[in-house]
Amino acid sequence: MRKIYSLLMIVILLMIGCNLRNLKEEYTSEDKGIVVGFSQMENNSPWRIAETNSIRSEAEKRGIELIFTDAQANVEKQISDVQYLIEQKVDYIILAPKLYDELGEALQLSKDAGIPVILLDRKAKGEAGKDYLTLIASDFIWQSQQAGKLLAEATSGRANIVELTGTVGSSVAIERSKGFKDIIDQYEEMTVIASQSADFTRVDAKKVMGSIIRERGKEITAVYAHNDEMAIGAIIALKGAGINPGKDIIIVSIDGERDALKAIIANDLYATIECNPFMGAITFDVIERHLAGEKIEPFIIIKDRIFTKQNAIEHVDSAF
Ligand code: GZL
Repeated sequence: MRKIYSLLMIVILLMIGCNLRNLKEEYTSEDKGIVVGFSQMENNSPWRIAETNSIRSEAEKRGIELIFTDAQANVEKQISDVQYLIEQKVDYIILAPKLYDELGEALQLSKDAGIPVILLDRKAKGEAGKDYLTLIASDFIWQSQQAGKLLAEATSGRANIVELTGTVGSSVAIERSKGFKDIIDQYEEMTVIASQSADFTRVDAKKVMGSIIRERGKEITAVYAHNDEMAIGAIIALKGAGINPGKDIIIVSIDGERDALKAIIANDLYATIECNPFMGAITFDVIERHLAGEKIEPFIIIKDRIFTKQNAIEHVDSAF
């Protein structure tokens, strides 16, 4: 009799165990019922569009409802977009912050509302684990150090450089200047003779480069652009001034967009360092890990590659 009783208890305990596991599985599959807000700073360049599409397609693939807002490059609008997402009572906010200081307010609003924020591709003023869950981004210092090394290699350590910087006050522009400077400061004959923001856009870079050519013309032997859109704008301006990019002037940039790889193949651009925009899968993995109670690391670094004449053809068709 005692044996039958013990056997019965073992069977009951096993059944309870199975149900608990199913419950946990049901719970994690319940995260499909969550709503995620995505505050995108702007959607006006190949890089931004690729990032946005990566987030949107991953949410769709996982059956997670996404509320998307586009601040159209306006910082005040981005803060009100975050306020709107909070009012929609989303469970998570993905924030691609245009500027570092100003978007600290958006982190504070989300924190006050008890909504975890994942920072995407740029930093905003706040502390990981306190004001936001984590930052998912490339290593901009590494990227810009590679740009410096490639330019030093291509110019044998002698260059008068025009630096086209990204959006003033963005973490990415600050860090892409710092990493580049780390390297060229090692070379006595590598000098930045002009540095001006062209706000990461092709149109502004064409204008800015045009005016720098008028001021410094023949002195210029190299261009370092914080992104490919600006490098392409500079190439257009140089050609318009009868200057032969790739021959008279060596250009390096960052992002790895298709037009940049085409410019490398055409010998207009020397190299571009990838800034991988495809963050959808890793972002939703973080959300699902957090829902399952995992501790999330403060900074998740996206790994990037280097594109030069040697490998541009191999990658151009798959580039964004
Ligand atoms: C980098 C991202 C930058 C891209 C630019 O993570 O913030 O912003 O390099 C884009 O092309 O404008």
